[in-house]
Amino acid sequence: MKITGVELRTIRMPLKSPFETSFGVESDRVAVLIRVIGTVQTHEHQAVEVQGWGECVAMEQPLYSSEYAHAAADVLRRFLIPMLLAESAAGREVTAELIGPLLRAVIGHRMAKAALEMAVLDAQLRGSGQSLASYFGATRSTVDSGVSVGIQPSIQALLDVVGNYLAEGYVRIKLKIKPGWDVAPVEAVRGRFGDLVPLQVDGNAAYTLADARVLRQLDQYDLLLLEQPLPEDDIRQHAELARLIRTPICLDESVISVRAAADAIAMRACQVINIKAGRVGGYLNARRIHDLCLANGIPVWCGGMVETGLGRAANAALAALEGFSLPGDVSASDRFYDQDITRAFTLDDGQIAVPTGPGLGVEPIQDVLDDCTVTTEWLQAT
Ligand code: NPQ
Ligand code: MG
Repeated sequence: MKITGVELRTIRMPLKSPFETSFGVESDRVAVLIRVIGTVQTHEHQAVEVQGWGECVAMEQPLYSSEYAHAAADVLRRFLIPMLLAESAAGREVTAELIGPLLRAVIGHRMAKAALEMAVLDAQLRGSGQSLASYFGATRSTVDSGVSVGIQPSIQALLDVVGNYLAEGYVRIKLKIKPGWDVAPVEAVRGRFGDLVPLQVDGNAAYTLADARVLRQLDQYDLLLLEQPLPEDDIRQHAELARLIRTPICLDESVISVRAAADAIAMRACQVINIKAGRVGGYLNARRIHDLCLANGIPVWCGGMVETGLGRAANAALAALEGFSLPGDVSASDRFYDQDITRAFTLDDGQIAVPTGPGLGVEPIQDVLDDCTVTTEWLQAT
């Protein structure tokens, strides 16, 4: 496609309830959205205007990773979008598959790059009339829906929250843990809801190898997995911890690229991988990691970053690939938002439907989007 211009938008959406993890409490979602406008040539050589949406999953503060929303907007405005516009202005065809190589000279900033690739991919697929799921070669029409449950003020509060999610039909519960809030909440949930509830925990890198004794206590609760217990840059010690505990280790923050995934698998640092497209530089890399894990017998699941309906649509399409054999954090819109910026994703018997329309298959509802918009700017070829 030929790129006409790019809109860069920052939004702020209130969360229904504070979401506490080992790295802090979030009460609203600040996110950067991208809208790419361009033209594609039809078979009859007519120029048709298309647009595509991208969502950057970087949080407002650099607490989950080094990226944060304001910085992502800056690197997009200052480097990534000008590179895209220059490529198109030079008369070279822009496709989603070329975004990675085109932006490779910029080091890091994976969540920012992923948002731009997502917007170009959405526009491209809207132009060709293909859904994202079929572009991936995904087979499922619905995906299992799990839910990520934040740290609560008390065990009783946690049991109430988990009980409500199970009543809503979520098929898997993930508990956020931190030192001092780990064995007790897991024991309480198992005690109240039994051994059959698929249960896992996420430490968000808050532990060290010195906590192995406590983490080993979790082995008795038949958890699906223990997600990212140790720091993101410490794949080697995850391999050591894996030899000390029975619960399978799942990596999240550490898997920032296809190469990091291959390293973690080779070092036996994880038995499962949480795939997040934004964390690995885009949905194309996310599919490559899926393929790598499938070939190595490593189960994967689709992680979440409290996305709006745009990112949720893309995650549902990704999670429909055969290798996503464990329930993901692709929850209903109302897990986090009273009003999503797209049509709501709802839970149906524990499943989320995979959009079938062209591209993402959803788009923002203009007045809802305008209500939560903080800034917008338009960038076009100079
Ligand atoms: C995780 N996601 O798996 C992340 C952590 C996380 C669903 O647990 C705003 C934006 C708040 C992103 C809170 C889930 C967030 C966020 C937690 C990501 O580690
Ligand atoms: Mg995680």
